[in-house]
Amino acid sequence: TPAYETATLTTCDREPIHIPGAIQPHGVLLALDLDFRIVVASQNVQSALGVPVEELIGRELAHAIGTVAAASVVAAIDEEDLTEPIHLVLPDDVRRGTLLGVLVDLVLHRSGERIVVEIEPEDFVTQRRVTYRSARAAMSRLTETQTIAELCDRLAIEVRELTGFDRVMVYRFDEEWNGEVVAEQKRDDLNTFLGLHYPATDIPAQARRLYTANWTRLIADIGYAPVALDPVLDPGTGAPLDLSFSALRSVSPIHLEYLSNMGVTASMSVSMVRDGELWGLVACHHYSGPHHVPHDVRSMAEFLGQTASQLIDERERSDSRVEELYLQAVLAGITARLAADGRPPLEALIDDPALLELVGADGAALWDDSGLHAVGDISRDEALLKRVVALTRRDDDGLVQASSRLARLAPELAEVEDAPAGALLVTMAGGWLLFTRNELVEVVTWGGDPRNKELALAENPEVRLSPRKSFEKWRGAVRGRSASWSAWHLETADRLRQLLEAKIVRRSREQIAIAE
Ligand code: BLA
Repeated sequence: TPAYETATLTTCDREPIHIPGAIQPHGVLLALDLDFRIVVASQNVQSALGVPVEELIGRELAHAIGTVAAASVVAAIDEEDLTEPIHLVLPDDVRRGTLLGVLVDLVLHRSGERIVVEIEPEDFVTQRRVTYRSARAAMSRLTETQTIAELCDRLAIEVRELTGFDRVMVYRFDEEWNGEVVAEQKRDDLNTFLGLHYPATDIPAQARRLYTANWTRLIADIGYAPVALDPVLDPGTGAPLDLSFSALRSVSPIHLEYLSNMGVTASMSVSMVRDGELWGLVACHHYSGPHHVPHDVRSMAEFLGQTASQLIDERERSDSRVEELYLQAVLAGITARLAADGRPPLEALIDDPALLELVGADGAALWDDSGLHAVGDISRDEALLKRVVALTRRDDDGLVQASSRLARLAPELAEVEDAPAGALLVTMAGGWLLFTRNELVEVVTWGGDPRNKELALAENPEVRLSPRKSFEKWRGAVRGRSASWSAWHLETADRLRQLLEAKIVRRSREQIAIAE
């Protein structure tokens, strides 16, 4: 393993982001025991509520937020199990009069043995009304989309319209947790991030885990000074309060540095989850100062993310049906041309103009009685190709086998000039058909240069990671990896195999008949 991989694991993935011991300053947090006594409070209660922390600890909630608001909290706790955060709707006079002197949102949730009360002022926001009608209209526009691309575009439009961020992206993970910006809505004067790829380390494992459970997060002001919780260790548990579901949770300083390197002044993201796995994020940036998004707007954004998430499966199925139909047409074309060609099927096949398109390959090689034939962007070194065949053919019985990581099977391949990164092998009675794909590096544009931090780490694994300073387009090396072969490419390859075998068998029967 390269040094940076171990280093990123020990530094990035280990930051306990759910227990930062602090919140963002645009609200106030109180944690109560089951008797509604305050156990932990954020230190800004003094300035926000006019009561010093020392005076609140051990006292009843009413002491901090007044008897009317406190009674509503108690009633809500009695009614709800609080496994999910709930937004407490208080009368406007209570929201305005007794709390921070402004309209506030009061959000409750449970964290272990504690009830967490978060109070966020909402009046510094341009009021955006979220209504049942607007939710239903947005939902039906999401539902009307046909493809994954349209769904993601629509989601970006809706979330930007709703939240007013300068840029809203849909960021989609691949099977190794690298990500790509697949949809974007932005201010006209900003340069686009569409199509940029980012490495898995940008959103480390514990963050992805948290985002699978808690679907929204807001950093209202990247330049904020964190407000400590007091006491930092909950006296009941001896551990910091778990803020996994807190709306005000102070975020990782490394991530704040990363965003500020990108020129971001406020950020929000909403999870897209499919089958319990993080599929992507709606990532929102603001570049023109703090951007506070009130609770009901965040909930609406989360609702849109959830709606879109539920549509992913169906859109993917429909996308693959379209792709499948297209490939069937390509295969039908090949079949017709082979039938009209007098030469042996394999010999005719290698000259077919649509052969590479059939499985999205860069090159193909074929062995039959007459030896090796190659087409497209592929090495002509027979020994190398045979090595690739042997590597791809891990299972003696599989007639169609593929790998997008040949260099993982044989690390020395990464050093070989024009060795393919991925291969799909079709084994037939009459010979072998090998499709190859080049390294992703040649086809993918990466955002920023992940090597900056990785090089720094390789030199000194103890160094604290500094997110990369440059976000210009950078064509990074994803050593030894090709785009992965999709199920329909494997399926199409198998149809081609059946077609060829039938032809080869028929032809040899004909030849036997002629000989007899
Ligand atoms: C979190 N990283 C995130 C988040 C995003 C990204 C969207 C979620 C938090 C948020 O809503 O802002 C990454 N943001 C991106 C990417 C784009 C974008 C890729 O806009 C592309 C356009 N990050 C690093 C390194 C580390 C790291 C090297 O680059 C670790 C050392 C950490 N990222 C990191 C952590 C979090 C994070 C710890 C969690 C932040 C939190 O929720 O506390």
